Amino acid sequence: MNLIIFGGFLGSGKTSLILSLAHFLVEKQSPNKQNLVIIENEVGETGIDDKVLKSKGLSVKELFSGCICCQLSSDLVITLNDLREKVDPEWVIIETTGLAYPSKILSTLNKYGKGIESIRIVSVVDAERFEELTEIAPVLIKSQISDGNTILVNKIDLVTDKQLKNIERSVKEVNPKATLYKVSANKDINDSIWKEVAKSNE
Ligand SMILES: Nc1nc2c(ncn2[C@@H]2O[C@H](COP(=O)(O)OP(=O)(O)O)[C@@H](O)[C@H]2O)c(=O)[nH]1
Ligand SMILES: [Mg+2]
Repeated sequence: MNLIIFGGFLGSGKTSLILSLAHFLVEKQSPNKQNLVIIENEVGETGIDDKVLKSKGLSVKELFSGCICCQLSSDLVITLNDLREKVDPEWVIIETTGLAYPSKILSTLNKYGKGIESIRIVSVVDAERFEELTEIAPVLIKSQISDGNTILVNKIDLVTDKQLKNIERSVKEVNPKATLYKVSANKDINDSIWKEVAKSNE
């Protein structure tokens, strides 16, 4: 099992981007839908998200929990271990709650997860609300950024070039190591981005 964990604040575009990645993986990497499972860990909007994902023929597992991160991580470990025994999919995409610290989930999975070949973290940054969110929740937003192997600065259609440059600079200050892409989930995401995200499996 190769895990791809999506972090990023509520409404940043995780579900939209996961759909795009799922299609890339199913259609271009492994043309067997059984090979991919999406785990929804989002607070509140789960119902809506699931409908969207399921209508596209993708299998979705739901994790119903409050949003205490460690609680979610242990549920996640149980779900993943169960999944491995029953389905053993090649890919598992996990949408974390907008309030999650992906690094906490990562350390729990590293400790208790079984049969995991790779774990990648994709951090989604909401370009439209970047300034506002870094003021309201600076610790959370910075952690979500610094936890990412790949950072997708999303909703670039809603900001000016100048704003985008500032966001890019701030994001790179927090996490200079991650690969950064500027995207708009409303439009097609370039395959090369998803290739990079999935490359640990090649
Ligand atoms: N304009 C614009 N809207 C977007 C973009 N990405 C997502 N959205 C919208 O933002 C809202 C939240 O997106 P969603 O994928 O559900 O975010 P999530 O809460 O992180 O899963 C939805 O109404 C999306 O249609 C984008 O790149 N541009
Ligand atoms: Mg979502």
